[in-house]
Amino acid sequence: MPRPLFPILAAIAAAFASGAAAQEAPFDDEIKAVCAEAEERFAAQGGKKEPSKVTVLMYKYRYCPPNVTVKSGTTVRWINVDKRTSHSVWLKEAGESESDRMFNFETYEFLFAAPGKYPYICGPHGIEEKMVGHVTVTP
Ligand SMILES: [Cu+2]
Repeated sequence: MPRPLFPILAAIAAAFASGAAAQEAPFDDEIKAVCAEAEERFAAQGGKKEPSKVTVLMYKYRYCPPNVTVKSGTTVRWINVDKRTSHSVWLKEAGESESDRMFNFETYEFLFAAPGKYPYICGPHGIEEKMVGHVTVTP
């Protein structure tokens, strides 16, 4: 394994290696403020959530909300509400490939068929910006 460039990256790599990534994503006051703004932007742009799906917004390097719990058979729909920054959804630990990079109001959907814990990251911002999320799927 190549020597990490920065201690923080080493710490993150160690956390992933130890399975800490299977835990829920942080949801502190900073992220809550970002998420409140994301909801406002979504509504202001005429965004509508599909009742049959669970919506996660992407905004300012965060997933909103970062943690969702759904029943198996549920589709989660991610929507980017950032104007200029593209994001992706990468269920890396589940062995999925990264989604396309999404721009403003573009979406990605994933059907969670099997119970389990599904940590995911944003391809371009997962490590340095800690843009991470978590889906818990119940039976
Ligand atoms: Cu991102």
